[in-house]
Amino acid sequence: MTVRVALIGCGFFARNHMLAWRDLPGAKVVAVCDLDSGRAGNFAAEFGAEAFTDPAVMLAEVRPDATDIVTTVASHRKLVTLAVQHSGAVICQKPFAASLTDGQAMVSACAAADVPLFVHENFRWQAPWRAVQARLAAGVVGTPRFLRLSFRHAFDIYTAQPYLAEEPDLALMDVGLHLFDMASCLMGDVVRVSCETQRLNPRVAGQDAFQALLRHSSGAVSSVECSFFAQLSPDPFPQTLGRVEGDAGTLEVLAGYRLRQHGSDGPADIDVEPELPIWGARPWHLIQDSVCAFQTHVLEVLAGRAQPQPSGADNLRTLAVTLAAIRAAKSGATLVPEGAA
Ligand code: NAD
Ligand code: 89Y
Repeated sequence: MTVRVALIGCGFFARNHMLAWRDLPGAKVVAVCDLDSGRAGNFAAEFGAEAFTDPAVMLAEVRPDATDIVTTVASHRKLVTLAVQHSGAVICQKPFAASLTDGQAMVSACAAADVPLFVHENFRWQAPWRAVQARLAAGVVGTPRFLRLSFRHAFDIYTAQPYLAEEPDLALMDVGLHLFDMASCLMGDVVRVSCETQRLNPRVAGQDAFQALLRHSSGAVSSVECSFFAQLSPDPFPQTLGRVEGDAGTLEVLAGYRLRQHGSDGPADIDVEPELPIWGARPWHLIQDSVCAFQTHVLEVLAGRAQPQPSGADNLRTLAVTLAAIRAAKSGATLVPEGAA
Protein backbone atom coordinates (compact mmCIF):
# COMPACT_ATOMS: atom_id res chain seq x y z
CA MET A 1 0.00 0.00 0.00
CA THR A 2 1.26 3.50 -0.83
CA VAL A 3 0.91 6.02 2.00
CA ARG A 4 -0.66 9.17 0.50
CA VAL A 5 0.93 12.25 2.07
CA ALA A 6 -0.35 15.83 1.98
CA LEU A 7 2.26 18.47 2.89
CA ILE A 8 1.52 21.94 4.28
CA GLY A 9 4.15 24.71 4.06
CA CYS A 10 6.36 24.71 0.93
CA GLY A 11 9.26 26.78 2.31
CA PHE A 12 12.97 26.27 3.01
CA PHE A 13 12.92 23.08 5.07
CA ALA A 14 9.97 21.41 3.34
CA ARG A 15 12.20 20.81 0.33
CA ASN A 16 14.11 18.23 2.40
CA HIS A 17 10.80 16.57 3.37
CA MET A 18 9.68 16.45 -0.28
CA LEU A 19 12.97 14.98 -1.52
CA ALA A 20 13.04 12.40 1.27
CA TRP A 21 9.41 11.36 0.63
CA ARG A 22 10.19 11.05 -3.09
CA ASP A 23 12.99 8.58 -2.32
CA LEU A 24 10.90 6.43 0.01
CA PRO A 25 9.22 3.42 -1.53
CA GLY A 26 5.77 3.14 0.03
CA ALA A 27 4.99 6.86 0.21
CA LYS A 28 3.87 9.52 -2.26
CA VAL A 29 3.19 13.21 -1.67
CA VAL A 30 -0.07 13.63 -3.56
CA ALA A 31 -0.88 17.23 -2.56
CA VAL A 32 0.98 20.30 -1.32
CA CYS A 33 -0.35 23.50 0.18
CA ASP A 34 1.06 26.95 0.88
CA LEU A 35 -0.63 30.31 1.44
CA ASP A 36 1.82 31.47 -1.24
CA SER A 37 0.46 30.03 -4.49
CA GLY A 38 3.83 30.36 -6.24
CA ARG A 39 5.54 28.17 -3.65
CA ALA A 40 2.78 25.55 -3.75
CA GLY A 41 2.79 25.60 -7.56
CA ASN A 42 6.56 25.13 -7.79
CA PHE A 43 6.55 22.10 -5.48
CA ALA A 44 3.52 20.65 -7.26
CA ALA A 45 5.21 20.97 -10.65
CA GLU A 46 8.55 19.59 -9.48
CA PHE A 47 7.16 16.64 -7.51
CA GLY A 48 4.02 15.74 -9.45
CA ALA A 49 1.51 16.70 -6.74
CA GLU A 50 -1.69 18.75 -6.73
CA ALA A 51 -1.32 22.37 -5.50
CA PHE A 52 -3.57 24.11 -2.96
CA THR A 53 -3.50 27.42 -1.09
CA ASP A 54 -6.13 26.52 1.54
CA PRO A 55 -5.27 23.64 3.91
CA ALA A 56 -8.96 23.02 4.75
CA VAL A 57 -9.86 22.63 1.08
CA MET A 58 -6.88 20.35 0.41
CA LEU A 59 -7.50 18.09 3.40
CA ALA A 60 -11.26 17.75 2.80
CA GLU A 61 -10.64 16.89 -0.86
CA VAL A 62 -7.57 14.66 -0.55
CA ARG A 63 -8.19 12.89 2.80
CA PRO A 64 -4.54 11.80 3.04
CA ASP A 65 -3.11 8.89 5.03
CA ALA A 66 -0.69 11.37 6.60
CA THR A 67 -0.45 15.17 6.78
CA ASP A 68 3.07 16.57 7.03
CA ILE A 69 3.05 20.10 8.53
CA VAL A 70 6.23 22.06 7.74
CA THR A 71 5.17 25.59 8.69
CA THR A 72 6.62 27.71 11.49
CA VAL A 73 5.24 27.36 15.01
CA ALA A 74 2.51 30.04 14.98
CA SER A 75 0.29 27.97 12.64
CA HIS A 76 0.81 24.54 14.24
CA ARG A 77 -2.20 24.38 16.59
CA LYS A 78 -4.66 25.46 13.88
CA LEU A 79 -3.19 23.10 11.29
CA VAL A 80 -2.82 20.04 13.53
CA THR A 81 -6.39 20.36 14.88
CA LEU A 82 -7.61 20.71 11.29
CA ALA A 83 -5.49 17.85 9.91
CA VAL A 84 -6.62 15.39 12.56
CA GLN A 85 -10.19 15.67 11.20
CA HIS A 86 -9.18 14.49 7.73
CA SER A 87 -6.03 12.35 7.89
CA GLY A 88 -4.87 9.01 9.24
CA ALA A 89 -1.75 10.48 10.89
CA VAL A 90 -0.35 13.93 11.61
CA ILE A 91 3.32 14.97 11.54
CA CYS A 92 4.26 18.41 12.85
CA GLN A 93 7.65 20.12 12.51
CA LYS A 94 9.41 21.52 15.58
CA PRO A 95 8.97 23.75 17.54
CA PHE A 96 5.76 21.77 18.19
CA ALA A 97 4.16 24.67 20.10
CA ALA A 98 5.02 27.97 21.74
CA SER A 99 2.96 27.17 24.85
CA LEU A 100 1.95 24.07 26.80
CA THR A 101 -1.71 25.03 26.27
CA ASP A 102 -1.29 24.81 22.49
CA GLY A 103 0.75 21.61 22.74
CA GLN A 104 -1.82 19.97 25.02
CA ALA A 105 -4.68 20.97 22.69
CA MET A 106 -2.96 19.22 19.75
CA VAL A 107 -2.11 16.10 21.77
CA SER A 108 -5.70 15.90 23.09
CA ALA A 109 -7.29 16.39 19.66
CA CYS A 110 -5.20 13.58 18.14
CA ALA A 111 -5.73 11.27 21.12
CA ALA A 112 -9.52 11.85 21.01
CA ALA A 113 -9.57 10.95 17.31
CA ASP A 114 -7.15 8.02 17.84
CA VAL A 115 -4.84 9.51 15.21
CA PRO A 116 -1.07 9.13 15.71
CA LEU A 117 0.72 12.44 16.18
CA PHE A 118 4.46 12.69 15.43
CA VAL A 119 6.72 15.65 16.04
CA HIS A 120 9.39 15.90 13.35
CA GLU A 121 12.31 15.84 15.80
CA ASN A 122 15.09 14.64 13.55
CA PHE A 123 18.16 15.24 15.76
CA ARG A 124 17.59 11.99 17.68
CA TRP A 125 17.49 10.31 14.23
CA GLN A 126 20.95 11.60 13.20
CA ALA A 127 23.42 8.83 12.28
CA PRO A 128 26.02 9.47 15.06
CA TRP A 129 23.37 9.53 17.77
CA ARG A 130 21.53 6.51 16.37
CA ALA A 131 24.87 4.71 16.75
CA VAL A 132 25.08 5.92 20.36
CA GLN A 133 21.49 4.79 21.08
CA ALA A 134 22.24 1.32 19.67
CA ARG A 135 25.35 0.97 21.88
CA LEU A 136 23.54 2.18 24.99
CA ALA A 137 20.79 -0.37 24.33
CA ALA A 138 23.49 -3.06 24.00
CA GLY A 139 24.86 -2.00 27.40
CA VAL A 140 28.36 -1.04 26.21
CA VAL A 141 28.76 1.75 28.79
CA GLY A 142 26.76 0.05 31.55
CA THR A 143 24.35 2.38 33.31
CA PRO A 144 24.54 5.91 31.79
CA ARG A 145 25.27 8.53 34.46
CA PHE A 146 26.36 11.66 32.57
CA LEU A 147 25.60 13.18 29.16
CA ARG A 148 27.14 16.21 27.51
CA LEU A 149 25.60 17.64 24.32
CA SER A 150 27.36 20.50 22.58
CA PHE A 151 25.98 22.29 19.52
CA ARG A 152 28.25 25.26 18.84
CA HIS A 153 28.87 27.01 15.51
CA ALA A 154 28.67 30.35 13.70
CA PHE A 155 27.22 29.07 10.40
CA ASP A 156 24.89 31.59 8.73
CA ILE A 157 21.45 30.18 9.50
CA TYR A 158 19.70 33.54 8.99
CA THR A 159 19.78 33.78 5.20
CA ALA A 160 17.71 30.59 4.76
CA GLN A 161 15.65 31.10 7.93
CA PRO A 162 15.28 34.90 8.39
CA TYR A 163 12.57 34.52 11.07
CA LEU A 164 15.26 33.15 13.43
CA ALA A 165 16.92 36.56 13.70
CA GLU A 166 13.74 37.89 15.41
CA GLU A 167 13.14 35.01 17.86
CA PRO A 168 13.68 36.22 21.47
CA ASP A 169 14.53 32.77 22.92
CA LEU A 170 16.41 31.80 19.80
CA ALA A 171 18.90 29.12 20.83
CA LEU A 172 16.51 27.40 23.25
CA MET A 173 13.44 27.45 20.97
CA ASP A 174 15.26 26.62 17.73
CA VAL A 175 17.84 24.00 18.76
CA GLY A 176 17.51 23.69 22.56
CA LEU A 177 14.36 21.66 22.12
CA HIS A 178 16.16 19.26 19.75
CA LEU A 179 18.92 18.80 22.34
CA PHE A 180 16.46 18.30 25.22
CA ASP A 181 14.61 15.71 23.12
CA MET A 182 17.93 13.88 22.60
CA ALA A 183 18.78 14.14 26.31
CA SER A 184 15.40 12.62 27.29
CA CYS A 185 15.70 9.93 24.65
CA LEU A 186 19.20 8.93 25.85
CA MET A 187 18.93 9.46 29.63
CA GLY A 188 15.20 9.47 30.50
CA ASP A 189 12.74 12.07 31.75
CA VAL A 190 14.05 15.44 32.96
CA VAL A 191 12.98 16.39 36.49
CA ARG A 192 15.02 19.56 37.15
CA VAL A 193 16.58 22.27 35.00
CA SER A 194 18.77 25.34 35.42
CA CYS A 195 20.03 27.49 32.57
CA GLU A 196 22.10 30.53 31.55
CA THR A 197 21.59 32.32 28.22
CA GLN A 198 23.66 34.88 26.29
CA ARG A 199 23.06 37.22 23.38
CA LEU A 200 26.28 37.10 21.37
CA ASN A 201 25.67 38.01 17.71
CA PRO A 202 24.75 41.72 17.37
CA ARG A 203 22.89 40.83 14.14
CA VAL A 204 20.14 38.92 15.97
CA ALA A 205 17.49 40.09 18.42
CA GLY A 206 17.40 37.13 20.79
CA GLN A 207 19.47 34.99 23.13
CA ASP A 208 21.62 32.95 20.74
CA ALA A 209 23.53 30.83 23.27
CA PHE A 210 22.65 28.80 26.36
CA GLN A 211 24.09 26.37 28.85
CA ALA A 212 21.61 24.11 30.69
CA LEU A 213 22.05 21.61 33.48
CA LEU A 214 19.47 18.80 33.64
CA ARG A 215 18.71 16.22 36.30
CA HIS A 216 16.99 13.05 35.04
CA SER A 217 14.57 10.81 36.97
CA SER A 218 17.25 8.06 36.89
CA GLY A 219 19.65 10.34 38.82
CA ALA A 220 21.75 10.93 35.69
CA VAL A 221 22.86 14.49 34.89
CA SER A 222 23.16 16.20 31.48
CA SER A 223 25.08 19.32 30.52
CA VAL A 224 23.58 20.79 27.35
CA GLU A 225 25.24 23.72 25.59
CA CYS A 226 24.52 25.60 22.41
CA SER A 227 25.89 28.68 20.69
CA PHE A 228 25.09 30.14 17.28
CA PHE A 229 28.13 32.43 17.54
CA ALA A 230 31.07 30.15 18.37
CA GLN A 231 33.98 30.96 16.05
CA LEU A 232 35.51 27.62 15.05
CA SER A 233 37.55 26.37 12.15
CA PRO A 234 36.37 24.17 10.58
CA ASP A 235 32.85 25.14 11.59
CA PRO A 236 31.16 21.93 12.83
CA PHE A 237 27.56 22.96 11.91
CA PRO A 238 25.21 21.08 12.19
CA GLN A 239 26.95 18.40 14.25
CA THR A 240 25.95 17.83 17.86
CA LEU A 241 29.06 16.70 19.70
CA GLY A 242 29.11 15.11 23.13
CA ARG A 243 29.63 12.13 25.32
CA VAL A 244 27.79 9.60 27.44
CA GLU A 245 29.62 8.30 30.49
CA GLY A 246 28.39 5.13 32.16
CA ASP A 247 29.70 2.97 34.97
CA ALA A 248 31.36 0.60 32.45
CA GLY A 249 32.58 2.90 29.66
CA THR A 250 32.20 6.12 27.70
CA LEU A 251 31.02 7.02 24.20
CA GLU A 252 32.23 10.25 22.63
CA VAL A 253 30.77 11.88 19.51
CA LEU A 254 33.63 13.90 18.05
CA ALA A 255 33.85 16.43 15.24
CA GLY A 256 34.26 14.91 11.78
CA TYR A 257 31.66 12.19 12.45
CA ARG A 258 33.83 10.03 14.71
CA LEU A 259 32.36 7.93 17.46
CA ARG A 260 34.95 6.92 20.08
CA GLN A 261 34.11 3.99 22.29
CA HIS A 262 36.16 3.69 25.50
CA GLY A 263 36.06 0.20 26.99
CA SER A 264 38.33 -2.21 28.83
CA ASP A 265 40.40 -2.73 25.60
CA GLY A 266 41.08 1.00 25.23
CA PRO A 267 39.51 3.46 22.78
CA ALA A 268 38.16 2.47 19.35
CA ASP A 269 37.07 4.99 16.70
CA ILE A 270 34.15 4.34 14.34
CA ASP A 271 33.19 6.41 11.29
CA VAL A 272 29.55 7.49 11.73
CA GLU A 273 29.24 9.94 8.84
CA PRO A 274 25.88 9.49 7.11
CA GLU A 275 25.58 8.89 3.39
CA LEU A 276 25.09 12.05 1.33
CA PRO A 277 21.56 11.67 -0.07
CA ILE A 278 21.69 11.85 -3.86
CA TRP A 279 19.86 15.18 -3.64
CA GLY A 280 21.74 16.35 -0.52
CA ALA A 281 24.48 18.90 0.06
CA ARG A 282 27.11 19.38 2.79
CA PRO A 283 26.98 20.44 5.58
CA TRP A 284 23.24 19.77 5.66
CA HIS A 285 23.61 16.06 4.78
CA LEU A 286 23.60 15.11 8.46
CA ILE A 287 20.15 16.63 8.87
CA GLN A 288 18.95 15.53 5.42
CA ASP A 289 19.86 11.90 6.20
CA SER A 290 17.99 12.21 9.51
CA VAL A 291 14.86 13.45 7.71
CA CYS A 292 15.00 10.24 5.61
CA ALA A 293 15.47 8.16 8.78
CA PHE A 294 12.59 9.91 10.55
CA GLN A 295 10.22 9.54 7.59
CA THR A 296 11.17 5.85 7.24
CA HIS A 297 10.19 5.52 10.90
CA VAL A 298 6.81 7.19 10.20
CA LEU A 299 6.10 4.48 7.62
CA GLU A 300 7.11 1.79 10.14
CA VAL A 301 4.61 3.22 12.63
CA LEU A 302 1.86 3.39 10.02
CA ALA A 303 2.57 -0.26 9.17
CA GLY A 304 2.01 -1.11 12.86
CA ARG A 305 5.64 -2.06 13.55
CA ALA A 306 6.68 0.83 15.86
CA GLN A 307 5.43 3.64 18.08
CA PRO A 308 6.03 7.34 17.20
CA GLN A 309 9.46 8.62 18.29
CA PRO A 310 8.82 11.17 19.46
CA SER A 311 5.04 11.35 19.80
CA GLY A 312 3.21 14.61 20.47
CA ALA A 313 2.89 13.57 24.13
CA ASP A 314 6.66 12.91 24.36
CA ASN A 315 7.36 16.27 22.78
CA LEU A 316 5.02 18.06 25.18
CA ARG A 317 7.41 16.99 27.97
CA THR A 318 10.35 18.33 25.93
CA LEU A 319 8.48 21.60 25.45
CA ALA A 320 7.94 21.78 29.23
CA VAL A 321 11.71 21.38 29.75
CA THR A 322 12.45 24.07 27.14
CA LEU A 323 9.97 26.53 28.66
CA ALA A 324 11.36 25.77 32.14
CA ALA A 325 14.89 26.48 30.83
CA ILE A 326 13.71 29.85 29.46
CA ARG A 327 12.15 30.74 32.83
CA ALA A 328 15.20 29.43 34.72
CA ALA A 329 17.52 31.62 32.64
CA LYS A 330 15.35 34.69 33.37
CA SER A 331 14.97 34.04 37.10
CA GLY A 332 18.26 32.33 37.96
CA ALA A 333 16.26 29.58 39.69
CA THR A 334 16.48 25.80 39.31
CA LEU A 335 13.04 24.65 38.18
CA VAL A 336 10.90 21.52 37.85
CA PRO A 337 9.43 21.34 34.31
CA GLU A 338 5.63 21.51 34.35
CA GLY A 339 4.15 18.01 34.50
CA ALA A 340 7.43 16.38 35.62
CA ALA A 341 7.10 13.92 38.53
P1 NAD B 1 9.59 28.91 5.81
O1 NAD B 1 9.11 30.23 6.32
O2 NAD B 1 10.68 28.90 4.78
O3 NAD B 1 8.38 28.09 5.22
C1 NAD B 1 7.14 27.99 5.85
C2 NAD B 1 6.07 28.02 4.76
O4 NAD B 1 4.81 27.75 5.38
C3 NAD B 1 5.94 29.37 4.05
O5 NAD B 1 6.05 29.17 2.66
C4 NAD B 1 4.55 29.86 4.46
O6 NAD B 1 3.90 30.59 3.43
C5 NAD B 1 3.83 28.56 4.74
N1 NAD B 1 2.69 28.67 5.65
C6 NAD B 1 2.65 29.33 6.85
N2 NAD B 1 1.42 29.19 7.41
C7 NAD B 1 0.69 28.45 6.55
C8 NAD B 1 -0.66 27.98 6.56
N3 NAD B 1 -1.49 28.24 7.57
N4 NAD B 1 -1.08 27.25 5.52
C9 NAD B 1 -0.26 26.96 4.48
N5 NAD B 1 1.02 27.39 4.40
C10 NAD B 1 1.48 28.12 5.43
O7 NAD B 1 10.02 28.09 7.11
P2 NAD B 1 11.10 26.90 7.19
O8 NAD B 1 12.44 27.49 7.37
O9 NAD B 1 10.86 25.94 6.09
O10 NAD B 1 10.71 26.26 8.59
C11 NAD B 1 9.53 25.53 8.77
C12 NAD B 1 9.62 24.78 10.09
O11 NAD B 1 10.68 23.82 9.97
C13 NAD B 1 9.99 25.69 11.28
O12 NAD B 1 9.17 25.39 12.38
C14 NAD B 1 11.45 25.37 11.56
O13 NAD B 1 11.81 25.47 12.94
C15 NAD B 1 11.53 23.93 11.10
N6 NAD B 1 12.89 23.52 10.73
C16 NAD B 1 13.29 22.33 11.19
C17 NAD B 1 14.56 21.89 10.91
C18 NAD B 1 14.97 20.55 11.44
O14 NAD B 1 16.11 20.14 11.31
N7 NAD B 1 14.07 19.81 12.06
C19 NAD B 1 15.44 22.67 10.17
C20 NAD B 1 14.97 23.89 9.68
C21 NAD B 1 13.68 24.31 9.96
O1 89Y C 1 16.09 25.47 12.58
C1 89Y C 1 17.20 24.73 12.98
C2 89Y C 1 17.05 23.29 13.12
O2 89Y C 1 16.06 22.74 13.51
O3 89Y C 1 18.22 22.67 12.80
C3 89Y C 1 19.21 23.61 12.43
C4 89Y C 1 18.42 24.86 12.07
O4 89Y C 1 18.07 24.79 10.70
C5 89Y C 1 19.14 26.17 12.30
O5 89Y C 1 19.48 26.33 13.64
